[in-house]
Amino acid sequence: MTNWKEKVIYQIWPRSFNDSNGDGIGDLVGIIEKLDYLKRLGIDLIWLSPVYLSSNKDYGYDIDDYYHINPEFGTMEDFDKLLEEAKLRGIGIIMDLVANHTSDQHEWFKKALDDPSSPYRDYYFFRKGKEGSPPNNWMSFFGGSSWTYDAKSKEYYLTQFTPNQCDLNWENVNMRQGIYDIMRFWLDKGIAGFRMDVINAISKDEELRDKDPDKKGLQFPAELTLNRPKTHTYLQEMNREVLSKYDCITIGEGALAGQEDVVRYTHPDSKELQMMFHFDLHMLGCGSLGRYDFRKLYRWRILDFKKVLISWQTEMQKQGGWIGSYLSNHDQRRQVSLFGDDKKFRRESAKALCLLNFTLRGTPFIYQGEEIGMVDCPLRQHEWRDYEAINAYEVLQQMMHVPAFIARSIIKKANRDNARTPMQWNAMKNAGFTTGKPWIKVNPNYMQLNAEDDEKHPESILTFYRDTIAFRKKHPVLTWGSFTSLCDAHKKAVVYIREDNKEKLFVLINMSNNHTKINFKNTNIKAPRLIYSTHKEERPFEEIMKLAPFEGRVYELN
Ligand code: TEU
Ligand code: CA
Repeated sequence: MTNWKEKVIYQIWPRSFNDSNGDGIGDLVGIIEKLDYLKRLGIDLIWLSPVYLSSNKDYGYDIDDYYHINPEFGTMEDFDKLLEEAKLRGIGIIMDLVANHTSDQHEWFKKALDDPSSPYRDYYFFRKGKEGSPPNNWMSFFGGSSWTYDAKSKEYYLTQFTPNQCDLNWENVNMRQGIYDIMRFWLDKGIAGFRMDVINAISKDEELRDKDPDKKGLQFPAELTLNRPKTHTYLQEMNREVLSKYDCITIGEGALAGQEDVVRYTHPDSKELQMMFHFDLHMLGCGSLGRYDFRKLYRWRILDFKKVLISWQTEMQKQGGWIGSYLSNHDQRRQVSLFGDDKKFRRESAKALCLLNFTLRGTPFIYQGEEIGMVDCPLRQHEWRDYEAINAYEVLQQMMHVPAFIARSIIKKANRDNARTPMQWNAMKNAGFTTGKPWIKVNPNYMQLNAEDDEKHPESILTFYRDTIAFRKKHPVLTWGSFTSLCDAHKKAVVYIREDNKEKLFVLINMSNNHTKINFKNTNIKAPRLIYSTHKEERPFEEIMKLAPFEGRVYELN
């Protein structure tokens, strides 16, 4: 069996990766064209965000048919070719399994909607309303009610994301078998495994009770829809019936999953999943309702970031859980803009964040464009494409009475589109992404910020990613070793030791845009040897260590 934990994974959001036929939309042939680029980077696996037939209200996450490729992306032949070409380069393909919901155009849902007595009706949650209102007070992830009304049957159905993403009822055994069939179909083709979309949301409160019934208005029902006990039962069944029969990787997306939850999902004894993403680093600075919750938006400090990071590292290690370690993806702002400095210290902070992600305990993920230090692309209202952003603009004004210009500025900052603008390949028109009209704006900074330039420069962010991937692979301690945090109270730098019985590595990263000092007098850290760093100058160890803005170093301790 493959040891998937030691792999390096690159996420492709296909629509914005590379367009091969000039229609302005990235596609599978476009990905094939870039496989050599990915091979040079040194990654092992590609996680492909959904490429199935989709209604595209949530760009691929609202699936009409799991057995067909979205024609915008190509054909099943293109997919098979991608799989084969990737394999030739030693790269595996991870598919995105969206099993919490289907789109309302999926044949299951169409049958369910057409005929209330159809067996498919129970594949979803159809309920009568309460006094002219939805069945309960649940608020959707994207704002507004979680229920969508069907005028024909006068019933509502549960839609926890967009109104066309219909939540599946995992209580229904035939539905579950239907999902397992889909999984077998792709695994039999030879894919490497699955990233599972909001997999911790598949079981809901049996009675679909109101959240905080005494409160007025919609409530986000976290405890009633996330990490429910039965989620584990279903995942164990999925593992027994499907996953255990294949040598495959499994990564769950744990939307708002806590540490105890992630341990249960990923502990080898649970026989559920191998690893899980958590959201806690990205929730920093957000209100309880998420990125657009303006009521509690606050500025976080590096100490807050460290606290979350260190606590996840230590707890997962102590309790035997395993995370997918990431700083950005298609749902989050660009990591340099969010956690680093996208102006003066763009290069330095991109490298510092890379070093951080690749020296932690967990399996490292890279999101397309991260490896060249892409930054948020602020968009004007008519350039927004994401449903969540467009909807939040209305919700902020109507439900929360925020003036339009403030709503716009909140959206502009947090919009998922920030990280969905096309990959910047070169300095040619549209950053070399397409010869046609791109489906979403290309960040105008592509003349100075693109992969071709970075490939030429030994000091570039891209070169640093390559070197860092190679560095991680050369030092298995970075994957398997223990994690011990030092200097917890230091306000700027993250400091930790990774250790196994062969090696002891000492990592220091300045997360700030200021110079900083760390005092190692009176500690037993003496004269370690520098083996890797973000800055190329000689950096001998000093008892009072000085770090430049976003400087990171790795020493070997005796
Ligand atoms: O994301 C789950 C999820 O919780 C996000 O919706 C997150 O809360 C949101 O981005 C915060 O702004 C997954 C996918 O990664 C996302 O792209 C989908 O929109 C969502 O599920 C629904 O399938
Ligand atoms: Ca195309």
